[in-house]
Amino acid sequence: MHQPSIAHLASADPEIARLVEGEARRQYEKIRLIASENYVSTAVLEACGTVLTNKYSEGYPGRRYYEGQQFIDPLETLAVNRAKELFGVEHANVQPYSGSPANLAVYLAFLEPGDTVMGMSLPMGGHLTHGWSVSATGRWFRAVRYGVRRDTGRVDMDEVRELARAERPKVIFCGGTAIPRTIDFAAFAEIAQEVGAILVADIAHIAGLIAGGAHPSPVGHAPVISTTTHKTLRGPRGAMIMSDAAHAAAIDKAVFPGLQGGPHNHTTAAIAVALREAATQGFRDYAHAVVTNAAALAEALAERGFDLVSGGTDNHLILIDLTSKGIGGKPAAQALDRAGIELNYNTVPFDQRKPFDPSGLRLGTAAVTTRGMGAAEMRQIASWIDQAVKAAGDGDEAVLAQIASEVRELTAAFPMPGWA
Ligand code: DSN
Repeated sequence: MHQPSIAHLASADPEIARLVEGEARRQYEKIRLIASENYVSTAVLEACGTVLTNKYSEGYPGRRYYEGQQFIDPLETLAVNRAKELFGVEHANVQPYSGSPANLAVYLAFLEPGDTVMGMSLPMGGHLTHGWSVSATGRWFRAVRYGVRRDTGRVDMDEVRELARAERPKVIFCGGTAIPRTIDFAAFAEIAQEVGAILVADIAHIAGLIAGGAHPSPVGHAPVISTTTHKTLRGPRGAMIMSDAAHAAAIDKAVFPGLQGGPHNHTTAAIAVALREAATQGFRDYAHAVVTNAAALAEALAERGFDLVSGGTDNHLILIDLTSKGIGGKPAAQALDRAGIELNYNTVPFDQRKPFDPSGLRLGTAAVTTRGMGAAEMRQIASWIDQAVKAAGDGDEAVLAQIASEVRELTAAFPMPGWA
């Protein structure tokens, strides 16, 4: 059952309680490989469910537009100080509601509508808010986009340099949502400096790896850093913008009053708890284990003939190109879900298929590593993925059901925070 208990909810609103219990059981029984998801600790869950949700606190500590901030001010200050210490930054704003609002605040802080922004193209591994056409960031700003090299699957730094020199963007985003390799923050910084752009490192996917020392840090290269708090960082759904002192005032003004009203104080508390957890040796070990597990899973998948974009991974994320397997990403992902293995279909660079039915699968090891799984489980998962993808092609539901039952047996051996 859900842990902490939801007994009051069950009595007040059994319909919602049943759905919450169902989701908790689903998370317990599945192998969760969605690269942007994780399991938060019970302490983080408790912080999310506190009376802090009752309080308005527009403004910043010591400068609020509502009374009664005796506990909220020190709480937000703690979250800010923990972020500054963990990442080694001069300034942190912990109020953005999530990653997209955080990035919108960056636009508001440093660009005027119509200004040029440069980011990684979404189908190449970037994010919607890095200037993709359907996003407000691509409609209201002049976005230019870089991609990866066809031969290596890695970010094409020559293209980044040439594009930056030709287009003179005011802001350059690095980072994204489907990048399996280390981001070369120093190389991006050199280009940004040459063209007079502000480099923004969107570290949403890899924030936990950076905090745990398992990926190089952008600090010292990117004066502005945006991140969500709920992926590898293993906190609640939320976001932060970190920066050097020179960009601090513009960011704070953009988040509030520029874009948002009152911060979600229960989320701020949970972010503070997660940041404290991330400062421990246990979390450093976790971050390195996430990377080791991803490497083991990638190797086992490659041995089974799966084509991996860039040939492997340096971080928590693997991108499979299913073209050679003769099946699209969507039917494969749906079949894997029926087999108890949860991931998402994804475009791959230079994809010949449509975004709603692309050629790829995206996987990540943050959640399974939180459950305590290791190399042996990664090999087992690769074998199940192989069997399930074949079964999907053959329309063999019996094989998928058999895998789902084996998955339930495996997951029962690995405790899940949030479930007792
Ligand atoms: N939706 C997130 C992801 O899955 O990577 C990015 O915002």
